[in-house]
Amino acid sequence: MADENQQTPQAQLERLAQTFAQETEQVSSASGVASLADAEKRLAALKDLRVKFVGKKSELASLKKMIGRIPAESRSAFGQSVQQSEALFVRTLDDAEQSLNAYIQSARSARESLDVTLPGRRPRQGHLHPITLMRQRIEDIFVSLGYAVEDDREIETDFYNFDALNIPEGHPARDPQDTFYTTDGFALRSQTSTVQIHAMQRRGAPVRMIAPGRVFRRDTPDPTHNPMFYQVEGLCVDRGITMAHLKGTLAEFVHRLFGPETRTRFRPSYFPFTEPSAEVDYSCFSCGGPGCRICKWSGWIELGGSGMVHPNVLRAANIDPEEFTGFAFGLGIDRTCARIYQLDDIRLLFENDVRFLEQFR
Ligand code: FA5
Repeated sequence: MADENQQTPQAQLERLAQTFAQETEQVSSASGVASLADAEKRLAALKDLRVKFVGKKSELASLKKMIGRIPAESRSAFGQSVQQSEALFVRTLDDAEQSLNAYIQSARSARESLDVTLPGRRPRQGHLHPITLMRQRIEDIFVSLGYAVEDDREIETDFYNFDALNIPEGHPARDPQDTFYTTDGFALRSQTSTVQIHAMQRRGAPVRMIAPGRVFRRDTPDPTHNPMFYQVEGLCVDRGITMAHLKGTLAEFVHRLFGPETRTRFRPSYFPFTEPSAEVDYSCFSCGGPGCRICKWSGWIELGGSGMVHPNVLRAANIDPEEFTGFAFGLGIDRTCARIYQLDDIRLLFENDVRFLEQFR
């Protein structure tokens, strides 16, 4: 085959036209395009072909420069051929580019179009924490018995956490309720009994209220203890209130929470702010008495502490103990919740493991 340099310009132009036809065929037809990515690839290749065939440094550009050196008799014919080839190249490239761009545009809008008939993605529904569910059940029962729900502060002074509850400085009852102190001498409340005082100061007597909320103690975490846990305080002060009202109220409460067959028992106990005081147990909601794993084979489950409000506590809240008497009780929500959901360890409630928590709705 003759070397390119030895070809006549006319032959060189013809060969160039052939090469152009071959090379553009692969990229120019939008009908053979397989995908958006393929079209974009072809469009990039087309740009290269434009540089190669009609660019300033293309073979066609050198042939154009040769026109002046062609013998006069064939110059005009050669010049026309060059112009025609150039027009053909440009038209072919323009057409190909246009149809590829059209393909790309329609493929992009198809990809971005929204099918409004498709079902939407449902947001994952949240749910309440088991402690909150438990608190709400307790609140519902007491509200239906005519109690108000009090929400009060978690940071307290020593007066409300201890002194007003008949626990003066140096009293041994401060020890099991040791709590966390701020540098300014405030204490994180160690029991919801603090709300008794606030409620009596605010509302005077008679008063009937419950106060659910968080409390804090210097307790080492174990299956039945956390340094932060929830209690519900109950307080009823009026003329002629007796221990019988306390027993009747808590019996009604456990009937509504665990079922009408549930029994209560009161064991003598000691709290500085009640006199007399009692621990309250209820018969196991699972076995009803003979003993099972839930009640640790005793037939009874501890509900909390209770008693008749100590006259000193009424006095601290400016209520005359000669005129008014009252009862109070305090229940642990976490432990009750753990029993109901049959958890061996109350710490599970605060590990924030959604897979665990979402079982209790
Ligand atoms: C009290 O806190 C008294 N204020 C209850 C009371 C109120 C008595 C009114 C008389 C009148 P006690 O320390 O026993 O009592 O706690 C009550 C309940 O809180 C317990 O029965 C238990 O369910 C729960 N509790 C106590 N400590 C923890 C702890 N570290 N973690 C989880 N629950 C606890």
